[in-house]
Order: sequence, then structure tokens, then C-alpha cells
Amino acid sequence: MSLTLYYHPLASFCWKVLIALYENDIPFTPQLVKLGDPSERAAFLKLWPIGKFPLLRDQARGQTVPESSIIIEYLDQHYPGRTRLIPEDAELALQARLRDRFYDLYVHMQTQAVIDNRLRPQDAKDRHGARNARTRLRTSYAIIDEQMKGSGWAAGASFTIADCSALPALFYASEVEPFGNGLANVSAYLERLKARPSVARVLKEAEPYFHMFPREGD
Ligand SMILES: N[C@@H](CCC(=O)N[C@@H](CS)C(=O)NCC(=O)O)C(=O)O
Repeated sequence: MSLTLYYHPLASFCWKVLIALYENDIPFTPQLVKLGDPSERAAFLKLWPIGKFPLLRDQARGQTVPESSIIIEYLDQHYPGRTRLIPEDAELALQARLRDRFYDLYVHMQTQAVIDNRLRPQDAKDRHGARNARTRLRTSYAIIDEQMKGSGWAAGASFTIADCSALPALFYASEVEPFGNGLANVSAYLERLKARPSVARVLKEAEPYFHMFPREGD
């Protein structure tokens, strides 16, 4: 098999790529990496010294591809299927890329900041950073609620890269900063995402690892 995905089933940015792979039934070898294991970490750092996953290795094309959004672009270019993750229409493609960036930067990364703070020892907490991240999350939720008034997907009528990004971002964000009342469109969109077969499969595979998610420590 040509493609190997270095990943962890609980790692939110890996979900983005798993959803893309499952959307188009692209065959790949899943390579689970335990970054906490010194020898697995050392081997992974040889492939990608930044040490973050997902990472895709394409043996047939001799390419090693980091960064979830770039991996999805790569899959869409070289392993296209029934779901075009980057729309062919240039304007729609721009929208999809913008929403992908939005979910990564203003939802996903903010959620990671809150989680990172939970994992810090008491004497190294960054409460200011975590508070700012929650404020940014609430601003993002309001923007998304406005965008998702209809029943469509993040960048229009078709499922795209933006939806691959939205699921892990909103799933974990809603754990650390619940939507509460008044965000019916965001909640409905998250439920729509969860019902998508590619997403349901990713969540099912992550289930055995959910106990590892830090639920307290703010
Ligand atoms: N910008 C990267 C972010 C990747 C990322 O943050 N991955 C996390 C897992 S969700 C990771 O590797 N964490 C391990 C670490 O930072 O040591 C992408 O989109 O792929």
C-alpha cells in the first residue's frame, strides 16, 4: 500500500485527515505513534523533526507530507474520489480554504490552548491565555452560528476540507467551552457532522481513547 498515515486516534488534527481518507475510501496503512514512548518519538522525529502529527508518507510518489490541511490538499490532488475536498470552482475553493483556516486557527488552536493549560502543573498555569482562548472561542461560535443558518456544509452545499476541519475543532471545543443556549445552528451543524459516516467512523475508533482526554485542571 502506497500511503502510510502517522497518527494517533485521539489526536484532533489527525481526525481531519482520517475523515478525508474515509470520505473517499482511500487505502492507507495507519501507523499509530505513541509520542510518550521515547523510541517511537525518536523514530517519528527522524521523519518530521517538528514532531507533530498527522504526517503522510506516500511511498509511490516518494513524498512525505506534514500539516493536516496540506495533506488533505495532497489527497485531493493525487487521490481524488467522489467527495472533492477542494471544490473545482475557484471561488468555492477559496471559501473552503478560508473556513479551513478559520476552524484551525480560531476554534481548534484556541481549544488546544485551554487543554494545554489543563495539562500544565499548578505552578505553570497560563490562566490569562486560557481565558483569552475561551473569549476567542465564543466570538468564533457566534460567527459560525451566523454562517450555518441553513442545512448545508461549512463552505456551501458540498462537504469539503472545511468540514474535515470543523468536526475535530467543534467536537473538542464543545467539551472545553460548551455552546450553551442560543447557538442552535452550531449545535445542529456539529450533530450533522457526527452523523456523516466518515466522521462516525473516526469517532468510533477514538472511543477507546477518550478516557485519556483531560476533563479538568483549569
Ligand atoms: N498545524 C498542525 C497541527 C498538528 C498538531 O498540533 N498535532 C498535535 C496532535 S492533535 C500533536 O502532534 N501534538 C503533539 C505535540 O505537540 O507534541 C496540523 O494541522 O497538522
